Amino acid sequence: MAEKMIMLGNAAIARGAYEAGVKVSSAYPGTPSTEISENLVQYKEDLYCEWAPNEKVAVEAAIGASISGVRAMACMKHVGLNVASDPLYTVSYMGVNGGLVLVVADDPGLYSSQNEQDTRMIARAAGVPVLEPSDSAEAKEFMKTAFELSEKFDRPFILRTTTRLAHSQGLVELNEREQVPDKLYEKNIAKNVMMPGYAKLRHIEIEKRNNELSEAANTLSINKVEMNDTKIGVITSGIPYEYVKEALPDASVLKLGMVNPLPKELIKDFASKVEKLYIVEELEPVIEEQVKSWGIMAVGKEIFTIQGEYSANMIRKAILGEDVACNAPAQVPGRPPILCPGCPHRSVYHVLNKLKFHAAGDIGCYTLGAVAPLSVVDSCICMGSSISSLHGMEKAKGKDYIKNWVAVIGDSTFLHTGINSLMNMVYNHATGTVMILDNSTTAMTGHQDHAATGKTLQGEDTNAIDIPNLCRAIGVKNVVEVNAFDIERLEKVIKEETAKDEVSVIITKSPCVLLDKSKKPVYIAHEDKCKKCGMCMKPGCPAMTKNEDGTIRIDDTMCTGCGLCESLCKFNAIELVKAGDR
Ligand SMILES: Cc1ncc(C[n+]2csc(CCOP(=O)(O)OP(=O)(O)O)c2C)c(N)n1
Repeated sequence: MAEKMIMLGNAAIARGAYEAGVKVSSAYPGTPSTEISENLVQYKEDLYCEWAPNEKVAVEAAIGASISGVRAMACMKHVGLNVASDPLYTVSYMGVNGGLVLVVADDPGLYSSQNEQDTRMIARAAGVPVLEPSDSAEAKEFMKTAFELSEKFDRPFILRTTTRLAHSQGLVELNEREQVPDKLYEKNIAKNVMMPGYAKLRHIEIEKRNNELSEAANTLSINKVEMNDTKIGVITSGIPYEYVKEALPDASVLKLGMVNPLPKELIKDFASKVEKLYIVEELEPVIEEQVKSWGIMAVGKEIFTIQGEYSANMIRKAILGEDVACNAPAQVPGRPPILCPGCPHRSVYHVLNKLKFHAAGDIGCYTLGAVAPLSVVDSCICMGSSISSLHGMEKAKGKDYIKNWVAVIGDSTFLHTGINSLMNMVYNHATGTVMILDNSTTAMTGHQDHAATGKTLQGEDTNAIDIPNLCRAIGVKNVVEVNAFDIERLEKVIKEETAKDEVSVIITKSPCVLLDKSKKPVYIAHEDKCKKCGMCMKPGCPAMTKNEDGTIRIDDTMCTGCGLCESLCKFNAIELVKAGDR
């Protein structure tokens, strides 16, 4: 009997890739997709997987592997697909040799993202087919289906997931890895060299293939009709299918496993058999607009929101005006996001705040420098944008305007796309100051390695890109490295570098506090010496609280011994004690 396991959606996707015979996977971390690669690496005897510096590179690496004739994949979060959209639109014309699947994780409800975009819209625009599983078992199986269909129809495929699927667990049956022979590589410039003459012809070909695929979608087993009471019919897919089954157990359901292209005949047939048709899909009305454009009456976003995650209760309430039988919303206390105790970013922001500086921000743990009490970060758009937006400000308002501004960016984000923006500053006579907050990891997504950490996803030692030398190599003359906790020197360096009429890069070095899990010495506050000046509280360390009389207490279960509070106390009221001495 086949072994069964409870698996996270992302682990099931990795297992599906393994079973489908994938040979190459490239990815850039991004919640909620990161664990796919972290799980895939357990199969490294049979396949190669890597972290790429960004999603465009990851997709291009996967395309290269596909051209060479093996099954290949790239994984990313929804906004990663924007970064990779340049190759996406064109590989859609090219098609594949070995099967090619991009796994893209959307984030309805914005649990960890800067927007709520819907991958299905991009896939439609690019003419790329999309499969959407509803649970872990399907996630694994759909990976295999995606590779089969990719090769059969000569199309790259997207497997779309959402946070709820990626991060919930379900029962999965394990199967053997398919032994998929490599496809022969044959030079074919009309298919693989997308210059206008060839691309024009490929566009027509792709139209044809997509039409064939939509025809085939009418009979694909992953598009399933579950006929029940015909008063209410629901077309749905992905995680909302699970909600629909709970909310409306008696309704008839058309569950779409392929959400682009849609099975038009199947939908028409289903619609004709039910009295009232609803379309339940999170985010954009992608299915709804197409169905309505075919003249089919349906109710969708008139009663459902385009924002956030759905739930069984919300669906039942919208359709029947009543709650599901057991509606017990989780009672989870709200917790504002906050930098960890001992985070080196806090110390940098403390200095910037003291100097009354503004920062053009970026995406990473350090985005939290926007909120009180640090309140330094003024903007955050997308990865890499801090440096380029600071540059734009200078070009708009002149160099004096940005004298009390810096761009702040993490090491992983700098290598992702920040480097291009820095090149632009050097090239176009900018004078701004960029601070690279180098904590030696991609902390925000859970400590993934990157090109400057010296380790690969597969755990091998490798060249670590030298960030200071990289900056010098592209022409930055002022590159200064500072320990993030040396606040005196940091203040001096920030003042010096921002006063210059040249581009400067300040690299604040200190590893993410969570990388080293050993028990460290901690600080204690001596109440008798404390003058209640409040200086040590300014950076907002969560380990520090006030006693009723206004003196300070340090929670030794939280303190990591970073020493920022000690360096702010002028009265020697804060002292380092050895681990276990309290
Ligand atoms: C295009 C894109 N890809 C991935 C992500 C997910 N993500 C958010 S921040 C980040 C990198 C954080 O690492 P780093 O810049 O080193 O900062 P840290 O969190 O370590 O402070 C990643 C991968 C994203 N938001 N956008």
